[in-house]
Amino acid sequence: MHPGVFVPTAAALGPFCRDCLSRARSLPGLSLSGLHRQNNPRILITGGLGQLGTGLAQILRKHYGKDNVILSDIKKPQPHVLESGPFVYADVLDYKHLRELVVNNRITWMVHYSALLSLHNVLDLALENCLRIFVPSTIGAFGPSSPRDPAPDLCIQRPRTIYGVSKVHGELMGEYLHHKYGLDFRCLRYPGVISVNGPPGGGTTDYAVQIFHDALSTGHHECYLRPDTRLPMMHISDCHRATIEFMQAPECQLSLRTYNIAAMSFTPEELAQEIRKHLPHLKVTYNPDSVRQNIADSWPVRFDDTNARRDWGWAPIYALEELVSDMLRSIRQKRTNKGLPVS
Ligand code: AKB
Repeated sequence: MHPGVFVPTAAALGPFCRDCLSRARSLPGLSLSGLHRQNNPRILITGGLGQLGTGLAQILRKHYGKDNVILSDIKKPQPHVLESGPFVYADVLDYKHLRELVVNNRITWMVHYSALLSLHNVLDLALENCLRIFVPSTIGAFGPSSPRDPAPDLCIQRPRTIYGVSKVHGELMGEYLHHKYGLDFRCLRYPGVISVNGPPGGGTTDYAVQIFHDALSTGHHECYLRPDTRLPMMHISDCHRATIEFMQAPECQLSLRTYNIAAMSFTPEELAQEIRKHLPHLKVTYNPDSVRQNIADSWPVRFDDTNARRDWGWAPIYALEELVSDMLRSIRQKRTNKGLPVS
């Protein structure tokens, strides 16, 4: 076997079920209804303590019951996360431990929010246990040779970042296992996700989170992108809802396994203008960082998500106005809770 070439393990490739191409149906002891209780899934979220996991778990628990959604990570969760529902330690690089979690907790869906390194483990496990598996991708999966305005689902993808290359790898690996072995693999390309969950990370779209914290603290934001850099963005609630609606969609509705989803595209200057409707004194200066500017200039300006809207009814709720109002309200609340001044 070539090192680094992913070949599903024998266990994963066991006997095949002709009907839904999944193998697990023929695994002893697993009844059809038990396996495909897509109406009452048992869900494991890996990398659950990042920007997206806890919020998604909250919504999924409303749908499927608190104990049917298990958050996992390798970090210690905050007390409020522990109180909100089941949490387990899970190192997704530890295949045996992950398999134990999936089997002992009768998992049928997996939402893989951990880093790439563990992708082959979870794909193997999903194949072995006939899981419906969700892996996020990004606008970063496109490069300068992709059509940028708008970027369609199917086109050239030659990203110039290792982040983008690893995401394209994830898309193609999942789709390969779907076409070859019937794996119920699902992937959404997220735009920049805007939320108050945790401090802004080092991403290329994170200025669009930082600017709100600056607007409500110093009143001055220094942007590392040019004022006219247009990028696709989305409010986290739309991102969560899209992920859940996509996971709930019957397989027969899906003409693709990887979909763009869009809500809005804006520039730093347009975002600043919208915030100034609430905070007229917001000062924004521009000091473009060449690395992140080059990345942004290689990414889509707008996303074409026609297929997601047609196949499984995707439609965003938050536009720029609602996003700005909600972010200012949420950060004001957080600052008040921390006893910080609020402007
Ligand atoms: C980034 O901003 O770099 C990421 C992304 C859009 O994938 N959040």
